This record gives sequence, structure tokens and C-alpha cells, in this order.
Amino acid sequence: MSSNTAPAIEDARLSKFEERVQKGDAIEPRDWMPEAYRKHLIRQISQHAHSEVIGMQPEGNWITRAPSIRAKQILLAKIQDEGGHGLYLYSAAETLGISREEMIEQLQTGKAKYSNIFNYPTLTWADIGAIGWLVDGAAIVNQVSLQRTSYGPYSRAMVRICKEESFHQRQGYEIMAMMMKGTPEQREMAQDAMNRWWWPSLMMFGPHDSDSPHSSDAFRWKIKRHSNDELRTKFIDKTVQQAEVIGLTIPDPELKWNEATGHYDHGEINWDEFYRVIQGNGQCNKQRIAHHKKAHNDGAWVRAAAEAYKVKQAVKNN
Ligand code: BYC
Repeated sequence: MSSNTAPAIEDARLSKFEERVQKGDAIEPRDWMPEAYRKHLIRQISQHAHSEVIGMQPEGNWITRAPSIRAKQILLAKIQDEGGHGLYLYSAAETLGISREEMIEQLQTGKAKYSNIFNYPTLTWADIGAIGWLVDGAAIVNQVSLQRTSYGPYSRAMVRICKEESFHQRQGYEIMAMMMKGTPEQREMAQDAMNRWWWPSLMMFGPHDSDSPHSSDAFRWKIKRHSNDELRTKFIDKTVQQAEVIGLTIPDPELKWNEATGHYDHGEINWDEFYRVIQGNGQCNKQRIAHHKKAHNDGAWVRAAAEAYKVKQAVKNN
């Protein structure tokens, strides 16, 4: 092979890859892909998986304090779904050549992020309503868009996850609606939860488009189909109406319908808070990671037993 052949082959593969992405073909694990595309996806999918798993903690905090057996069953089912979402996503990331152990290590050492939203405490039962309604509501808007992402395993995981998230969003809205029909104290509790979760939910969509370093590659490769700001606006438009129906006030005095754009304008997001939280200095970051490490270490015997069983079966079948 001449010294010029290898770069020529690489260029041809890249053009073919980009052509397929432009056509809207799904890229599959065995297909050739540029290294930067692979790395971009590993970063995003693993962070998405970590968010699902860490997101079980703030809600798990209320399992023993759910106000009825019905509420407890629903909450348990929802939290188990989140664990399942983590598993689909870790599996999707593994198809890109990273192991589960490496991903867990990146989470526990702070190399990989997880969603800003899970670093806030759940102080009252209304927070469980607010998480389902606002946090899962924001997640759905983002994930519906990701159903059409270019990487096949990620896109397919999203289709399944979205079905479950819509049940999560409804159960949260039901909690908030019930509390708003309750006593003055319950209404106050629901409004307080709304006040604390609204702004961090808007931050879930990431920085403004002009400050989003990964967006240009994400669009070029059709990993993202809508921008951070587009999705944030979509979420606001739909949620304002839902809040009005049950009598909750959005804690943003600058929120205003804009006839010209056909969307709501909103007040400035506190980006200092966002960056502080995603850099590990939010209210609950240390607690979340400490809890993850403990649960992971406590579960070591389960992984060892599963591995031993797998080896035993392989020996038996040979
Ligand atoms: N939180 O260039 P950008 C759920 C980081 S869980 C933390 O815009 P990108 C649920 C970003 O990673 C659903 N970090 O990035 C579970 C980057 O830093 P790195 C979670 C954030 O990737 C349990 C830097 O800021 N959903 O539903 O183009 C119970 C620059 O950002 C955040 C997902 O994970 C954030 N919010 O766009 C209940 C969705 N935003 O990586 C519910 C999948 C940004 O260079 N992810 N950063 O260190 C995505 O769609 C995209 O990754 C994002 C960010 C829109 C989040």
C-alpha cells in the first residue's frame, strides 16, 4: 500500500459516513464512524445513563414516606423504570467500545457529568410531584427529539424510554393537581415545590445555543435534531398552560407571551448556579456520589455471583 493510500481510504469512509448521516440513515455499531463521533456519543449517552441512575436517589428518598399505598406503588414503579432506562443506555454506550466499569469509574471520579437537576434535595411530597411533572416533562421534550438521533442503538433506546416517561410525567402532574385541590397548606407546598424546581428544570436543556460547545458537531452528525434553546422553549410553552389549569404560578415575573414569535419569553437563567452545580458543587453532589459508591460496593457480590454463574454455564455447555 502506498503512503497516500491510507488517508485516501479514510477520506472516502468519512464522505460515505457523512452522506449516510445526511440521508437520515441510522448508524449501527459495526459501521465505520469517525473517532470524534464515537467519543461524542460515549460522552452524551453515558452521561444520560448516569442521570437516569442518579435520578433514582432524590425520589427513592420518599418511598418510605409516600402518603398512600397507591402513591407508593406508583413511585416504586417509576423509580424502577429509571433504573431500566439506565440499563438500556449503558448497553447502548457499550456498543461504542467502552465498558460499564469504565463508565462507572468516570461517574464516581467526577470525569463524567450527570444532569444538574439531581443535585437538589427533595424536601416535601410535592417535590415528587414536581419531579414527575417538570423534570420528566423536560426529559420527554429532549428525548422525543433524540428518538431521531443518528445512532441506531441510542435512538431505539429513546423510543422505549419515551413511552415510560409519559406515564411518569402524568403521575407527577396528578400529584400536583391533587395537592392544588387540597388544603391551603397543601397548595402552598405545591407552589413552593414549583418555585424551587422551575429554574433548575429549564437548566436541564443545557446552556444557550451560543454557549454550547458540543452543538455544532451534534448538528453536523444529526445527534441533536433540535437545539438546547428550541427544546427549552417548547417545554416552557407546554408547561405554562398546564400550570394555569391547576392554578400554579410560574416563578418568573418576566414570563410573557410573545405574539411575534408565537412563544413565551422568559427571564434570565442563573448560569452561575448551573455551572457551579455541574462542576460538582451543588447542594447534593457529594451525597449523590457517596451514595452511588456505597450501593455499587454493596452490590459487588451480586456481580461476582452473576459472573461465576456465567462461567459455570459456559463450562457446562462446552
Ligand atoms: N446537566 O455543549 P452542551 C431523567 C454540560 S434523566 C449537566 O450544550 P450537549 C430522569 C454538557 O454535558 C434525563 N451537564 O452539551 C431520571 C457539557 O459538558 P461536558 C437526562 C450539562 O451534550 C430519573 C457542557 O455542559 N437527559 O429523565 O451538546 C428521574 C456544555 O453543554 C447539562 C439527558 O441526559 C445538564 N443539564 O447538550 C426523573 C439527555 N447540560 O460533557 C427523570 C441527553 C449541559 O463537555 N443529553 N451540560 O463535560 C442531551 O441531550 C445533551 O447532552 C444536553 C447537553 C442537551 C443535556
